[in-house]
Amino acid sequence: MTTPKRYLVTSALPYANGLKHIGHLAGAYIPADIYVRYLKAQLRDVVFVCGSDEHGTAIPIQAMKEGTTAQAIIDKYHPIIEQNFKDLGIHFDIYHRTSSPLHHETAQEFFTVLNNNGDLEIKTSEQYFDEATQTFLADRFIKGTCPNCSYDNAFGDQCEKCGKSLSPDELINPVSTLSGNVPIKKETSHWYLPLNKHEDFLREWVLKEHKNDWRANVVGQVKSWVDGGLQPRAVTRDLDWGIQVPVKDAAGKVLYVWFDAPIGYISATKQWALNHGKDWKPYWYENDTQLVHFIGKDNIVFHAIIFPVMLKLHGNVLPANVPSNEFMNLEGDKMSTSRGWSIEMDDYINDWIKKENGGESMADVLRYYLTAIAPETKDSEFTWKGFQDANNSELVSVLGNYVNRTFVLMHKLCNGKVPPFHNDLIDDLDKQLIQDIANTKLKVETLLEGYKFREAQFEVIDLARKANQYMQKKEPWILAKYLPESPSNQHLIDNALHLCLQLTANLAILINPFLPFTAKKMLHMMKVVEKLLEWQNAGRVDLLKVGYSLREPQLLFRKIEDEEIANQLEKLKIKKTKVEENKSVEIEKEATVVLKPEIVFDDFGKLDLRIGTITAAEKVEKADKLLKLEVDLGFEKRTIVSGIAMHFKPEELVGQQVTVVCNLAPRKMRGIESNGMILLAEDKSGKLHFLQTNGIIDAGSTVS
Ligand code: B3M
Ligand code: ZN
Repeated sequence: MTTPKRYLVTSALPYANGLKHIGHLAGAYIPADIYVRYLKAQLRDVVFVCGSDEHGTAIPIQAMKEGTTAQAIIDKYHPIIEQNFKDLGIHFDIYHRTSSPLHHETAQEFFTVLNNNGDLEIKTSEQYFDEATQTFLADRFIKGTCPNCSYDNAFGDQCEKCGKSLSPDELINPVSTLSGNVPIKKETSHWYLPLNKHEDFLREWVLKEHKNDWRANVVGQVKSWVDGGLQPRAVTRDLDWGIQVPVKDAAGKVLYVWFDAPIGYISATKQWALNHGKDWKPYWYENDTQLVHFIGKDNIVFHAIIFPVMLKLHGNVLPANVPSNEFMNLEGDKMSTSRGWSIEMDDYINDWIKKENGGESMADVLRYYLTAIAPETKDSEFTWKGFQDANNSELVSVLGNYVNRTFVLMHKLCNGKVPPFHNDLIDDLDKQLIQDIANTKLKVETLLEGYKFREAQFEVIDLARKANQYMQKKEPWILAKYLPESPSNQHLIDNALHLCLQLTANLAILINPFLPFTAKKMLHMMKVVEKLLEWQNAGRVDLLKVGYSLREPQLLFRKIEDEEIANQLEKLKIKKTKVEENKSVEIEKEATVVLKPEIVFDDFGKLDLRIGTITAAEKVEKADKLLKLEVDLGFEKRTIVSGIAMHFKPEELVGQQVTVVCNLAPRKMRGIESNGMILLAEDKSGKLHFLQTNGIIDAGSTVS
């Protein structure tokens, strides 16, 4: 295979709707980062892009939960997630945003090209509609029972329990996520990507061409979709959050999030090119580009079927590979932030990295363990005990211990300098070790180019294991004991430590893609510059110059105590309990609707309800909750004191129409006489809303 001229590597764009957990990290980010660090060490031309996915129903739903706007949600989570990745050593060349104008333009241009070429179809169909909120219910705006696993909270786009992708029509007993109401059906028109027309292409390209070089889980999923018969797929939605459909008379329609998000890889590349004075086009248009998408299992269909069809129609390169992992479970259960069973990147960073001096090495510990248990071919499981074992018995005892012993002995027996190698004394053990170094380089390289990160990392640690055995057999500390009687022992000591040091330099190069913070520490100890980490240096045993003095050793890793692990397990349990408690409070709130005692019609008839317009509003001094309102009822003006100061700013209220109870006996509050009461609706979160009259009813109109 010829080496590609350039690489464009992508990691799935996380939704900026909340913190991301370590299962996400293990799936699409760590393997991509390892791959890119390796390619960069090979001095290849590579751009690594990622960013926030800021559209789709996931964002406004989170906004509802947090009682804020969609814009506020993305502005809150985008920087946190970006920083989390940095703290864990995931080094993107750009971390972009799909809310950026450049992305909006890019996605619209893409749509326009397909639409103008006649590659999209317009179809009218009946879709679920929520009358209360006047919203079409696509994707996560609709919930119901999953037809596949009977989970009763499946979304209209996917069941979070079994992972099956769904359409709203497949849900059993659908309800609106927005209002909880049962939706009606209403006609609407949308643009569709006719995937059915591209089945032959997909069969040829994935099922034949990439049958053997793509992972079996990816090829398998594509096969089952194509065998099941592909359907035209809507690429637009009736929503007010997203990218406008760039067609006249398409007001209120936006691009489907899964249409715009992968185009985010292209707009991110454009922004990167702008930032660095480069040309982005070759990365997306030249066939000698190797495009690689790293994703999680539930994104396979989008990256191996839909986006490639879009790329083909638009005239871009197709992905060379779409490495996707299976799921990583946590302590015996599926990882899920919403169920409280997860370890957020942010939590890990706070608990392990920020708390201690030199805590970056704890980022490497997580990277190491997640790679060691990467679910490359089947689901795997994160356990805190496994994390502790991987650290204590592999990183501390094998890699850390080896490097430390080498440095300590070199300072003690060779004056802190790289000793010479006496060729006349070379023996089979030395030869074997030199061979092992060269072999490991080749193995790691082949494994990484084949996206086998778990095995590749294993090989590096295995080299450190062999190095420990070598040192154990050479026993330079024993040789040193007999130096007075046998001065030629110094040559044997020199040889052993010379090779051990050269091997340490090799370990730094080989471990760098996996554990970049550790590689940096090793460079510091060896007093060498980053250039040493270039991949071409691996396999050589002349990397450290004879006579060069090296620094004192620093421990690369520290032991993790049982108590720390117990604390984490406890924390996980507490988190789950808290989330469950919150949920049951919510359910209780929903379930215990206690109605007031029955009244007769005459009781109701006593109320005089009328529409009024708020003409002035101001705060009541020394009363946090009260606002003084002037309300125009048409026939007269009233002063009403209302306890809504925590919910609305006075200026938001002026001009609003409200329903007023007019015949309520006057009441004095903070010295102001209040003549009536205004009616507002309170939602589950306790937030108040106006009952919409759209300002079209005359003041003074009665309500009955
Ligand atoms: N944001 C879905 C997810 O986080 C989605 C990925 C987009 S990749 C273009 O699973
Ligand atoms: Zn399901």
